[in-house]
Amino acid sequence: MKPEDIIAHAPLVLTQAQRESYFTDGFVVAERFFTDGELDGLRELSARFLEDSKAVTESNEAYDIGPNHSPDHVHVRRLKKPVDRHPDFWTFASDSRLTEAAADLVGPDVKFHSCKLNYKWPGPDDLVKWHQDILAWPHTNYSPVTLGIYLDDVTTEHGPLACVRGSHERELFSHYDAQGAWSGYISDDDMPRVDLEQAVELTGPAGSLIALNCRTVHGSQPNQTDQTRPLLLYVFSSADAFTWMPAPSPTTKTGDIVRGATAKFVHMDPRPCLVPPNWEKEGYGSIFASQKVSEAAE
Ligand SMILES: O=C(O)CCC(=O)C(=O)O
Repeated sequence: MKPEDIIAHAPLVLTQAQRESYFTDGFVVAERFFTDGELDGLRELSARFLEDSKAVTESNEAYDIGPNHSPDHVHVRRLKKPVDRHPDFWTFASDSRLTEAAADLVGPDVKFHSCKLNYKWPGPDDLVKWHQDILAWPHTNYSPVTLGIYLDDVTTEHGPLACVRGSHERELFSHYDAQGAWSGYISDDDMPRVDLEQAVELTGPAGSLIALNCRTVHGSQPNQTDQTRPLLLYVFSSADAFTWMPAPSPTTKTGDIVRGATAKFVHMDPRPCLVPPNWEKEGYGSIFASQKVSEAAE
């Protein structure tokens, strides 16, 4: 569906101004979208999974582990596929105001793609370089939206997600390095073509919902506070968007319709997209792992 067709449907939970701002800028923040009551269960689950990670010594199917991880010092960069770790993460994706927010941005027929719970720990390590998500998981159109939920307050010092205004309407950049290996970020040579003056930090109090389009250039700075910054991220698309390469981190729910109906026709956007590695054959760790490996090779 095209933005004008999506906007023509009455909004469910976002304001019309928020939807217009998403389509114009490529991102939007809805502050305090969720109440503490809606998030407390997810916070408890997050704490439980972090506690369980103490028994883990290296990255595996569930956890992406950072270099400083030990039983005394948790450094989990990502809980992978939360919807496959606990049913409450799936209920949240498929039967909550989150699903309605997705419909406000992709249209009434909503398909689930993937989910992750990112942590940014205090210190200089957890920087995420500028990138565009769609390069890792291309679809037949550019409807995919990532909806992020800040489980705690996020200020500039916490390393919020930052997005480049209007970049979703501009070029898609290669995420391969000079040797032809997947880097997961836009190269230094290409960065001058990104208008960083348009970069906006998406800060917000706990419960804020952030939405970014799959083409939007984004990244995040290190966390300069002494608190961890958890960010729960869900990706949805319109039902008429289909993936044309294996997903990097497929879940048991990937491709499920969470609202509305399945598509009878595919929507093909003619704008080209570079082909990513075949993750099914090559395997995928996480954006943190890809970006670090490529940095080491520079
Ligand atoms: O967690 C963050 O700050 C950024 C994460 C991100 O951009 C991603 O996972 O694609």
